[in-house]
Amino acid sequence: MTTTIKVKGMTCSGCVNHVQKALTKHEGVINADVDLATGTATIEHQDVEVSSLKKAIEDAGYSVVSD
Ligand SMILES: [Cu+2]
Repeated sequence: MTTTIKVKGMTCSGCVNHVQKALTKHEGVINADVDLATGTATIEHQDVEVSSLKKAIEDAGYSVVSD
């Protein structure tokens, strides 16, 4: 399945790499596409808790925008 999460606090490609790395090393994540311009992370994953994916982003030092 695919989940899109809005990420706040990314300012450069280094941030993008940081978030991308945090997500791809998360258990059950197949692929993570992080876009700096739109501030979104599109995550392709197996059956994992979305809250756990959000926590991985927050643990990497960024905020998650909840709607
Ligand atoms: Cu940065």
